[in-house]
Amino acid sequence: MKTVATALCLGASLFLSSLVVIPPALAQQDEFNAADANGDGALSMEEITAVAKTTTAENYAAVDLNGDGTLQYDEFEIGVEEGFIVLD
Ligand SMILES: [Ca+2]
Ligand SMILES: [Ca+2]
Repeated sequence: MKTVATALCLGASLFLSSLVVIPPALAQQDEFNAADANGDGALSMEEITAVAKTTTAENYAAVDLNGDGTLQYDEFEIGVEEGFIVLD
């Protein structure tokens, strides 16, 4: 019975420690929300360069996959993962 309790305790602590580690996608969601200064759910060139100074107009355009002139979250995520956007 003690073994079961130990296993449960170990399981619980593993579960808790997994909660503490923020998945990269969630961390990027936080970055995105922080960068979205006007809260419209998309990042303008101005908002992007405020958090990623090295972003060029070319990189911005390359990441703007639907060509609407702003970066939605999925575009931002891809941009960061592909190295077009390097957060400061
Ligand atoms: Ca915005
Ligand atoms: Ca877009």
